[in-house]
Amino acid sequence: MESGIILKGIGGTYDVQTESGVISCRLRGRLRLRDDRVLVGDRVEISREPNGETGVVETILPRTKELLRPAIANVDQVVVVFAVQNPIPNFLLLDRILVQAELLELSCVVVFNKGDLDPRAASEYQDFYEKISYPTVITSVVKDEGLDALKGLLKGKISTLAGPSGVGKSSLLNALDPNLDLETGQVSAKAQRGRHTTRSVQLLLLGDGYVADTPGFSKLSLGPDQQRDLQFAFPEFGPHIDGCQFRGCLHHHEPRCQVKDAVQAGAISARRYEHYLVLLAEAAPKY
Ligand SMILES: Nc1nc2c(ncn2[C@@H]2O[C@H](COP(=O)(O)OP(=O)(O)O)[C@@H](O)[C@H]2O)c(=O)[nH]1
Ligand SMILES: [Mg+2]
Ligand SMILES: [Zn+2]
Repeated sequence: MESGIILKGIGGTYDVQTESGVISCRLRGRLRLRDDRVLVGDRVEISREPNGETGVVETILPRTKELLRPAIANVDQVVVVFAVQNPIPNFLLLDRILVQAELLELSCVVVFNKGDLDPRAASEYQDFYEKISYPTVITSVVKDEGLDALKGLLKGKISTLAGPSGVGKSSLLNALDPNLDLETGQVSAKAQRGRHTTRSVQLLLLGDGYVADTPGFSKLSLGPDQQRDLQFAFPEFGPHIDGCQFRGCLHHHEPRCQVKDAVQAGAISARRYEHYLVLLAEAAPKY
């Protein structure tokens, strides 16, 4: 048996990346009966058909994770891509994506692309997110900067990209592997909808890692059961949470709150705290 990872699946045929290349496989009959379908990202064991070229997926190994949008198994991390300029970053959206990822217990990497357009802002943004503990890289596709650092962060992992359109996600992937030849440039909203409905997710092998080609996340919002969990999605709150006077303090209207004290003292950024309050309100139960 050979082991591999599912890159894509169309009409019952699955491309499996193995040590000896990509093998086109069908599923062993009993796997077709399972209701938890085979997902892109699944680690599998395959055997070869008598022709020696195509294969059969015999076993699906246990999943560490399962994402719904995009539907991928075994995702290790979310690579959150924003542009330094054009478009300027929407930090509420950025923090929202980080929070979604934290709640799913996925690690995050932050990328500020188009660093060429404003290097000073780029390094300010980088410092901000590094301080919160997120590995952050500045990249420029046009100046060929930061691409090795990004490649290093993808190494050995399954990553999914997140971030608004136009920030250069496809350009970055092309720069990491020119063979990909992904479409870049402004795509109209209509064309994008059309494409999303017809294409299914696939993993791209980039150097030593895998990246999903379909960006996810930005549309997800918080549910009412996540109000209490939200504070744990802000890593910089961690050292302060235990010091609040009230058990179950949500760090909003409660007195003697160490998180609010830390905001006052500048140890927690006022902007991050503001975004915490926005998301807390969204997650509040509606009576
Ligand atoms: N100045 C500059 N422009 C870039 C850079 N990366 C991408 N772009 C441009 O930004 C636009 C959007 O890129 P694209 O890859 O389609 O973004 P996506 O929607 O996130 O996939 C294209 O016109 C790219 O040429 C960069 O590093 N610097
Ligand atoms: Mg794109
Ligand atoms: Zn508190």
